[in-house]
Amino acid sequence: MIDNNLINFKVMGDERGSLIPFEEGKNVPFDIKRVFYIYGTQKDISRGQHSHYRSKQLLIAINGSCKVTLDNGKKRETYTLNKPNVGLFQNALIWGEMHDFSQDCILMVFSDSYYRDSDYIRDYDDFLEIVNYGDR
Ligand code: T46
Repeated sequence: MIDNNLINFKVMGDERGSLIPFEEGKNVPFDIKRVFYIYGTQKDISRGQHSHYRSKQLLIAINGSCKVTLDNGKKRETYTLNKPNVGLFQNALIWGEMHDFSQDCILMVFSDSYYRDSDYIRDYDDFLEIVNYGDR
């Protein structure tokens, strides 16, 4: 497992149903600057395929399921996300690919950064160079 990435969230609720609170710095391990979710991903489509220079993120399949492959430049690990109370932490400088989406998958993502295209490393060879030798 890459850096012990899975986080189990406490499910609150009662006879009416369930509720999961997310609080920055408490059960979310960073300050939350941005939340987005992706849904309606077509069959056989792979998303992500990039790393971030600085951003950290937490991914939760709040509905349906998908797989996420994380890669630190030395090893890869694939996780199945299929529970709304389990999140996958993706640190900066970790390559991520999201794939095998169920039709009903809603993948919610918390990020510690505002969206900036310049934070993305989209070329895998550049990523390997940066994690292994630094940003020369
Ligand atoms: C990740 C996976 C799960 C914005 O304008 N603001 C945003 O916050 C984001 C994330 C994207 N965009 C725009 C940029 C593109 O024009 O939305 C379009 C699709 O974004 P992207 O190609 O980055 O989508 P994915 O699904 O490949 O990746 C995104 C996140 O970028 C990524 O960090 O983990 O969702």
